[in-house]
Amino acid sequence: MRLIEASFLVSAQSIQDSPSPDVAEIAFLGRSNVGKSSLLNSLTKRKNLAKSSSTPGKTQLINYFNIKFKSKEDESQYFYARFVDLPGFGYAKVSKSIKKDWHKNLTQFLEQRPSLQIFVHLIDARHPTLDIDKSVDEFLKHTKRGDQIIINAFTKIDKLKQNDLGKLKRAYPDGIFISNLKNKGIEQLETKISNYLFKAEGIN
Ligand SMILES: Nc1nc2c(ncn2[C@@H]2O[C@H](COP(=O)(O)OP(=O)(O)O)[C@@H](O)[C@H]2O)c(=O)[nH]1
Ligand SMILES: [Mg+2]
Repeated sequence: MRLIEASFLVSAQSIQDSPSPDVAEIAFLGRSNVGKSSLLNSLTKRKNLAKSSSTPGKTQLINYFNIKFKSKEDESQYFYARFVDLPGFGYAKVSKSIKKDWHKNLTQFLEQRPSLQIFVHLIDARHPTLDIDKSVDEFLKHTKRGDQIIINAFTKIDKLKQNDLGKLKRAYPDGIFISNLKNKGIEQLETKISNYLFKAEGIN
């Protein structure tokens, strides 16, 4: 399965004004500046699909993208999904009340959105054990339904020494190790996502 098309669908403030949950969805979440927009652009091979925001913390909306996959075996078969770009968390420059609102909207979304199948948790490869990421991981593991998986995607691996990257890979054998800069791990993530989503179809 190959991702062949992506287009922006709509932005929402919360689960209440989100589009109807009728397609399998993949949520991307991580701290501001972790490389989420860059990863979405890499995955969709679009330079500016998710605007790499110059003002971190400003993008407080849930952004939906329609994604189209094509079967490698049967070129006439297409499959559809949605990427969900969630607001970056842990950004210091916004007020406490805004943070509280985001938190409420975000947790409600993660707990209640029925179409969510995959959580891609982006973690800076240089700082894999920050408290904020640990609590996100605990939260996801706790709320995750049986039909959902969590993928830990470690970003900016080009900034690590080979030795440290080796250690990280051993510590997180199920992780995906990403560099948008060097185009590393992108295809692997795409494959992991499509294998999970379309496993029932038995199509590659
Ligand atoms: N070295 C390196 N920098 C990256 C990589 N991915 C993103 N960046 C940089 O990290 C910053 C934040 O990226 P962005 O995608 O906007 O992060 P977001 O806030 O999580 O959406 C930008 O300056 C990017 O150029 C990567 O793989 N390697
Ligand atoms: Mg961004």
